[in-house]
Amino acid sequence: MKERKAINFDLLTSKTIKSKRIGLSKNDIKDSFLENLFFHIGRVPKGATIMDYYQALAYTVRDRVFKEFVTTVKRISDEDLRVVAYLSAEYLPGPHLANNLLSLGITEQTAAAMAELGIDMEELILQEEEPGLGNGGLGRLASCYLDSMATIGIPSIAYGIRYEFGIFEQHIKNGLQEEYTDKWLQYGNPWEVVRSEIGYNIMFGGSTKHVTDSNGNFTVNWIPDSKLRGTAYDTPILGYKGYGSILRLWRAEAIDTFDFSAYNKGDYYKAVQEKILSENITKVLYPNDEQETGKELRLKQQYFFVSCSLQDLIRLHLLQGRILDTLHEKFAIQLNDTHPAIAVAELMRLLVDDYQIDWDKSWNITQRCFGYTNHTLLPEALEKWSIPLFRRVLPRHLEIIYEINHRFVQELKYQHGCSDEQLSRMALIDHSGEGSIRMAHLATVGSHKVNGVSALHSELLKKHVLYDFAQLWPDKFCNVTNGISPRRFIALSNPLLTGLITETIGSGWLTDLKELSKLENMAEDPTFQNKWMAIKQTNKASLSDHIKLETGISVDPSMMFDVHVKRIHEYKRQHLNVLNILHLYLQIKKGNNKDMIPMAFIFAGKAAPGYFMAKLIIKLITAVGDLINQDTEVNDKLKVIFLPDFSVKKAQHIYPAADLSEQISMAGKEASGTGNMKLSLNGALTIGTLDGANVEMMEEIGMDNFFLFGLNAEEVQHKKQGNYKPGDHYVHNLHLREVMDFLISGALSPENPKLFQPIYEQLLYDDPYMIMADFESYLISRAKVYEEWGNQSNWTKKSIINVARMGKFSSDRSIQDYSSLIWKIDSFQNRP
Ligand code: 26Q
Repeated sequence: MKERKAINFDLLTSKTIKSKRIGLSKNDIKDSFLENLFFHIGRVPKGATIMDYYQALAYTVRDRVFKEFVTTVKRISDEDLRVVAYLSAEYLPGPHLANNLLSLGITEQTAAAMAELGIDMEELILQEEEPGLGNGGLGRLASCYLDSMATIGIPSIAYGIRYEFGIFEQHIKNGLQEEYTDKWLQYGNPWEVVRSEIGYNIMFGGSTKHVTDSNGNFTVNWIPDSKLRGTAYDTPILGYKGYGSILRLWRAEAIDTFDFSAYNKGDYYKAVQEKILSENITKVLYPNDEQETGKELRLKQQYFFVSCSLQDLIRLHLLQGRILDTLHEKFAIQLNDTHPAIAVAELMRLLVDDYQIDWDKSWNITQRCFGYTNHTLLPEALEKWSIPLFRRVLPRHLEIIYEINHRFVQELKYQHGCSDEQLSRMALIDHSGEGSIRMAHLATVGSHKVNGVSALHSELLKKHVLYDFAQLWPDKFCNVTNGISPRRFIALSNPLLTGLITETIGSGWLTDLKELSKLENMAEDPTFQNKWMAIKQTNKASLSDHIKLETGISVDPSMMFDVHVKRIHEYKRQHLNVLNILHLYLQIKKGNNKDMIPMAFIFAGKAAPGYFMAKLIIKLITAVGDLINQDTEVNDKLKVIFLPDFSVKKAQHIYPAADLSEQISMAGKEASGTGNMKLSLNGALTIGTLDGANVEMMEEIGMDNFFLFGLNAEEVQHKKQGNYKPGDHYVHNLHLREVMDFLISGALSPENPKLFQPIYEQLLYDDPYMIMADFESYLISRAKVYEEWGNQSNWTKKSIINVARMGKFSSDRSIQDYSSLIWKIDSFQNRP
């Protein structure tokens, strides 16, 4: 092959390109924008739509982001640096435009450039459809981590799936959730670049053949019954005034558009069918809590993206002129939950079958490459794949998993003297029923580090779900408490508060969140408090306008904004909140409302489409809303809002306006939570249980500035093992009895009086999430909230202290923890 001469990289930063394409002044931005509008979009201003303008601006910004990305890649390559490969089936980046403007530091000049052209930049920002490529916390966490890796300068590449339809759009009709497809790509996606030449073949099904080749080497051939191709779509990610990274998402395509044999026989439609079937793999994101439906496609999705990603890493590794023996020295591959855990078997397959590296060496490389992050303790959420299904889809991987399991069991038996009981608890295979593969065990055995996502969660992981493994390999386990991006969740979402903070303590806090502690001195300063309160008020007024627009309901911004936004799930206990609202309602109706604080309860979140109870909880919230919002005897004291279609974009609107943050999951269930951090960083006080990261937040913020209630994880465990009778609480607590009686009275749903019976009966007779047990404690804690709210200066002081003590919860800190504990990678910042 003819050697290609490399282009001199310095040309990129040469004066010509710089001024024409990537300059950051107002005039350069304006010129680029017009150029993109004419030559990229093919429009003259007269015929251009607002969407054309948005796209032209997006391309203008993307050019500048790419410059940083290319510069970073060059450095990684030149200095031969170790790189993090983050494998996640979900990402929720939120809209890119405003974030990239912020990262480049060109928000003002761009707004000015647009204004000179008579365009309102804010309006353009609103045009962007966000990529809803995740369900909730886990996907958003992945995106916060990309932001932080690029900000700090941890060399990274993130891999995932380019779902054509992301998380469903939620509409509320008659108080019920309805799901609509999310068409985020319908107007194109200016942020991505398709890399048609970067693609890999992916095989499914068929059988394996064990053969000895002419040299006497034993090998396995996998003869698949179908193949497809994964093509890379790259979105550049820019850190805050920092470095570049890439989000590489795979799209499934047919290898050949036409099956020519079928075509030649004239069966055109059969020929097209293959293309359609192949493309199905990356069609749609599965909602969580959908364990049963569509299982096969979900497994195929996971394998598809993992195989593409590992093949890509191997290509990149070899491209640098290295050998595979050193793969683990150059890549730290992080598994975001078990969704990509099949990577352990796939890397073994690639090394052993495709590259003929012997098993032991391959296993050593594999274990040293992977780290596994667990995000859940819920037994029903731990991934398992049925063996018959697995054999059908990935026959070679089943053999490899059996082999890993066999060797592991031997080791347990002969080196560690484990009992049969221990062996069956720890094995990768669960033999009950038709048999299944325990993906968390595969990930744990195949990784050198396993971490939980908050201190409590990591402890519980060692105590319960992965107990035997933690006994066996105590050093394998560690904790990395989750964090959030201060750029996305305060700088972008809450510009007014950001302005006040920066004016007071300088701008260093945006990359070193601990600097927020300097605000403590100001907590009791009346002038500062007034400014702080005024900003909250403005944010509340703005949310109020938004609520009016979306729901038609007026909310007085002087009310306390009590915010409960997250996925709808029984363990998160939105219905505990509702029981309290009903309690307040009944008190008002009885005339006990003299000192009552006017409150707006704001809910948002999606329920998995097949999760009956979660959907019924949404109906309950909206039914209570209908009852209260229209009742003039009540509605100057109470409002209940359900904001439909929660997303990153909506969240950015809600967090800055919250006074009180509801973090009321049953202790031991929420692995970490990150909404808790986002609300607190925006000055909300928290009412919460000792669950997930709440525990550490309270440690930082101090008990006096946090409204704690409820059983702790140990007490929950203890009660569960004992003889828990939820009905006892009904009998002994008058308020609870009144509320429960009202719930079943039919008053909330006269057209269908038994509508809420499933909730009522579950609480009274089963109550798996201990709502009845925690109700009284919740009310007592709420009484403290009301008392503190009565003294606004005191409340504001606590709000300032909350923000000042949030330094620990930056995703920058989390990434530093991953880097030092797991990845052993230095940031650019720490390198000469
Ligand atoms: C599994 C099988 C089939 C289909 C879907 C799924 C699936 C998809 C997504 C299961 C779970 C998820 C997402 C889980 C998640 O978001 N967990 C949250 O992760 C956050 C980040 O660590 C934590 O803060 C939350 O506590 C945790 O609930």
